Amino acid sequence: MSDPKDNLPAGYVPPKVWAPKHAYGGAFGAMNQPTSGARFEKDLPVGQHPLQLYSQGTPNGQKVTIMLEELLAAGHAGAEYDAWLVNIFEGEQFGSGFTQINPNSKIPALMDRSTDPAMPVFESGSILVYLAEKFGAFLPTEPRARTRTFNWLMWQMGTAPFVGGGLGHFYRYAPLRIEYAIDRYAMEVKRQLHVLDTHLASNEYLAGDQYTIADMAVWPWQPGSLYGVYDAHQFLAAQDYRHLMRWYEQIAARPAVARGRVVNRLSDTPGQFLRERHDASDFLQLPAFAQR
Ligand SMILES: N[C@@H](CCC(=O)N[C@@H](CS)C(=O)NCC(=O)O)C(=O)O
Repeated sequence: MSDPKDNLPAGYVPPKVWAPKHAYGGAFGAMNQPTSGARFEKDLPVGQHPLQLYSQGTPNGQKVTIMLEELLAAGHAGAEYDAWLVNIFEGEQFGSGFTQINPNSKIPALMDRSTDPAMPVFESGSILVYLAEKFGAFLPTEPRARTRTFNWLMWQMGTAPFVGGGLGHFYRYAPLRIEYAIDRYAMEVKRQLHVLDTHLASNEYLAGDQYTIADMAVWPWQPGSLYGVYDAHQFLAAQDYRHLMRWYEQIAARPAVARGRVVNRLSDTPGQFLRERHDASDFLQLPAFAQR
């Protein structure tokens, strides 16, 4: 059988053994290396609250700050937290203090200092489950609802790299426009949007009739990241997925979500986002919250 690649114009011919190149540039070009571990010594700051979050308000970061704000809104005072900015565009995720919590050098990372010894938690899905179990909230105990929550939480964790590392990278960040890559990931992300739209046509929330950590995990990504960081909502006609948009708007209207989504974010527009959050009153610095 002939190889379909034989009919394509000649492109990149991989060498026998791959070696890194440093010439690509782009938002992450100089930062990506094929090794893990700390690149420089830097301790992390520690605030006064039991939970110390080291993060940036990307979709993965927003999941955790939304959960923490929901816990506080539900009256779990032990969920008070300091949210420190780890600027991934400046390479701060490669400092020694951060890699001690997360050897994978990705935000978000959480240190629970209310336990002895303190408990490092990384991977946004793991952080959501850890907090849900610690406070007994937003993760149903009834086995079927609990399994439905995990189904959608794991779906999110498995599909996000196609949205972020795939479409987001090639549509927004890559230093060169590659039609094949953009088309491949646009197709996949639209398929994911359709999965959600179909499910939400007959379910109020992802796990059924309860708002859970699965909703908090998916919301910043689908279609949040398309409206936010990747600016790809029009390209993907995200507005057309009307059941998904109904769910998206419903969750966006929650006050805790409005707070959680602005934490640890950088912006050129003053008053739009909070770079760090150390106290509930910090939100009052932002006009949108001061007027409420
Ligand atoms: N599976 C991880 C993914 C985390 C992740 O990819 N974080 C990105 C920001 S959204 C990051 O820290 N990127 C920095 C880098 O790649 O160096 C999770 O859900 O926590």
